[in-house]
Amino acid sequence: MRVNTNKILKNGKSLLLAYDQGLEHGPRDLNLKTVDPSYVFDIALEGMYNGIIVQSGIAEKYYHGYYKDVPLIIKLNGKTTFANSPSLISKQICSVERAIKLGASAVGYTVYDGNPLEPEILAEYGKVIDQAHEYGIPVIGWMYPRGSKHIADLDNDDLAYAARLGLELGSDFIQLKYNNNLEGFKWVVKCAGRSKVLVAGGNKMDEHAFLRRSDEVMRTGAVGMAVGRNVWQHDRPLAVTKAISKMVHDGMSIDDALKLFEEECNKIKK
Ligand code: FBP
Repeated sequence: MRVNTNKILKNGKSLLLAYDQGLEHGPRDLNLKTVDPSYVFDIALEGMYNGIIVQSGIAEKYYHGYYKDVPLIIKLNGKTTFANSPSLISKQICSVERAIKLGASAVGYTVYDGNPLEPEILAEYGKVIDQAHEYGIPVIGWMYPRGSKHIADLDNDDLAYAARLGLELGSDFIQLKYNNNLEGFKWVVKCAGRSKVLVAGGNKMDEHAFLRRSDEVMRTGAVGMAVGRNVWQHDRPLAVTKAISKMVHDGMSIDDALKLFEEECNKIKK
């Protein structure tokens, strides 16, 4: 069956909102506002995101009514920080079938490349891709080199290898961390071939730094970003969204995006 990536793309580009940190990091990322998934679904809806990424439980309880206007992406595996071990495997906790029943337009899976348990991870990821593609559902691989002292999250060669691995395994999209190396990352994107590269947001940073980083990301050849904390932890999430969205979808320059961000903040203040 043909894999339909168009549901989470607009003219070949994509801006996704990630909200699976409650499982991956625990409530330390959340406050009284952001602990409520409806708050983040509202941002996704009003910000016209090309998809919202959540775990199945959040989808089951909150993905109803007008939130269904936002394409749903379900993470199929996940692990907590309770055990605090870098070599932990992130096992599948939701089936492709269940994700589809919940309304998923795409599914996601984190691969910790270089982890001692890599053979098991790759076998499970391979099955996920096989099953999802049977239904024509695209797969986003979170390809994170991690779990061995010889590899590093942000090393350019390791990122390039992770991107290539994502392609070799059949990922439709590859989610990577950005290492602030514009030229190096262009090679990483090349290694991903026809798998489309998305970049994660990372820890919350100053919004100007984040917008500058987003501008750089869009010059590497990535098709977009899957961001979380830098949007929903911000006290003006829709202003940040508008600025990144214009850069991702309309190629807006960084200077114009910074201006737009300020204008949006002023509008909200009035
Ligand atoms: P952020 O933009 O908040 O970094 O979210 C992107 C993401 O990939 C999430 O989907 C995931 O929960 C998180 O980052 C994982 O980050 P890490 O593995 O570094 O804890």
